[in-house]
Amino acid sequence: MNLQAKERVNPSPVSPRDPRALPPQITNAAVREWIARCVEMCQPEAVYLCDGSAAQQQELLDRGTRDGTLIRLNQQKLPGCYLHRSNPNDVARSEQLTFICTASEDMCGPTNNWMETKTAYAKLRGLFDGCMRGRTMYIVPFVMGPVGSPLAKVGVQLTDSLYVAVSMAVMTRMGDVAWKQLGEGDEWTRCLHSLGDVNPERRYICHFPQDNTIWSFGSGYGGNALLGKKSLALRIASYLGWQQGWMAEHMLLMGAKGPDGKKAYIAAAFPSASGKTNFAMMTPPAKYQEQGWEITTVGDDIVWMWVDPATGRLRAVNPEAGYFGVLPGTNEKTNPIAMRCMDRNAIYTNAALLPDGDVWWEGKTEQPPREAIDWTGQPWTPDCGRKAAHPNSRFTAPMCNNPALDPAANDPNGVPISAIVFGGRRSRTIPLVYQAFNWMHGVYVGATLGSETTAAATGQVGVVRRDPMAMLPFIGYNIRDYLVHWFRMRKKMKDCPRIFHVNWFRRDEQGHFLWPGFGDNMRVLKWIIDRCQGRAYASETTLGWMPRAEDIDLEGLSLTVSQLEVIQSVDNDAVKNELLSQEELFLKMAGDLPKEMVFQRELLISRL
Ligand code: SAT
Ligand code: MN
Repeated sequence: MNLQAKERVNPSPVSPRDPRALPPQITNAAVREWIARCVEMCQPEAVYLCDGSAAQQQELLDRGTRDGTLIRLNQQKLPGCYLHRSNPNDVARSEQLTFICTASEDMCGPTNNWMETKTAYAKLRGLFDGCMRGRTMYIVPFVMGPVGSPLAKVGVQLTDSLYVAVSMAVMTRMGDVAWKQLGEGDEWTRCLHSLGDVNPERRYICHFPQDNTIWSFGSGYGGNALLGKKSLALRIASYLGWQQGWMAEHMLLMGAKGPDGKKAYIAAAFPSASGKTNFAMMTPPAKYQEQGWEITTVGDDIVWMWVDPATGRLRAVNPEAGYFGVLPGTNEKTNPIAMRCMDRNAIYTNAALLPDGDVWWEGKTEQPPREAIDWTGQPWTPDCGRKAAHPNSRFTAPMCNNPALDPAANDPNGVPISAIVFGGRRSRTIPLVYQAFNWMHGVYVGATLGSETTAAATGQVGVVRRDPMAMLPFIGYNIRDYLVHWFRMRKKMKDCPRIFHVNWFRRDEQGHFLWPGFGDNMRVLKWIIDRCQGRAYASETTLGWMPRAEDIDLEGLSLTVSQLEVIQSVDNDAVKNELLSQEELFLKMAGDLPKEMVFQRELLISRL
């Protein structure tokens, strides 16, 4: 290691009031000034500039292992892998403590928690004041989006969490690359984060879209603390997209190459913890692989989309560089690709630890281990009555680990989108798949998306909640303007993607899933792609275009055509009730409901 590199890996203590003591690699004057002010407010003992090098990441992982933030796992089995246990009160996103801070409440709208800008800064300043005393402040420069992409965004996160710093290195394009992308420019997101005392009473995740600023206090959990992810790439970016004419969405992005060599890219929105990662990494049934079908992953959680002026088509990039996926239920059968993604250089959060330094979670293997240390650090046995891993335990893994990574995953020009798929987690009423009649109808379908809640957010699990475009917790401005923006995007496109709705989660009276899901979702995907490419048949129904039972390939499944008819059945009375339950959202929006939404609902009622 040369001397310069060594200097960089060693934390350089700064005297809090002297900004000139900041590392010289930071040349942007506005960035230096902002960091100096944050240092003055938070009063860290030292600052540490993250440069994105492998040597430095290792230095931090070693440091975290020494101070107990991380546990080094069995390096023969899981090279480069570590386990982190979070505070038990801090295991999921805290939507009730997440705020959009704007001058007027109307900018924030009825679906977000609002705090007036000045009030929010004042309140959080009180919390940040001196909060890093005795701690190191990590300076984390990062880029969201492929470097050089017209949409790529620079952020700088200041954090006192080593776990957050090493996770940001996996999830974003982190380090010197960000200073290069930024230059002397002023377009960057100011991200300030402190664990504080990890007390839910003093936990606030505040977004200031008009200032391109995020202040997060009191949580170290993924979506609350890795500020490049939900906070920047969705909440702030959705606001910027609205202002600038592009879109930031809570979607996976996958490529599907057919036997004819033609490739289609599909973006799909499902609520958190509803299988986006599994769908994005789908392994098609053997028969499809033999025929030449190939599924590749561009992203598993977030897409940024814009209309290419040259072609009038929607294009998309994945702003992230890693996956923050759910562990429970992930295994060699349900998602072998995710298993490959996390078998090296991954950080596990709230998984159980095995005696040999491996990790385990519910559903990883059919047979549970005889003993483990659970996610809270307590001894665990299969009959102890507790879960070994937290239901929202996660893996953080670099996307370059993915053996099925799409070749365009780092392409600054992104990929063209053929289909947009909305998916809910619905035990009843909603069929396996249907296609919206057109873009405007598709926006209505997405806007009225309903889903049963999961463990990814704190709160009750399993109740149907309206989750427009799976974006309810992530729209950084007024939902009225967000929906109008979706409708208006149509005007910019010459050839717009087809829009579909899927539900892998329909159950019978006994509560059994009716559709096998996972790799067999390929059968539905094939119909979707065939529809986009003008091949497959569909019949017109109340909800939209639907495949007849014979249009979905069932060969090799134990499912019969009549069982598929049950999964695809639409009961008009149930749809009427569904319409009533949409009122919940509509009433919230009251007079602000875009007129296109009212038209689409009237059309649906008239079809009924
Ligand atoms: O928000 S997280 O990134 O913690 C996970 C999710 O809810 O999608
Ligand atoms: Mn998500």
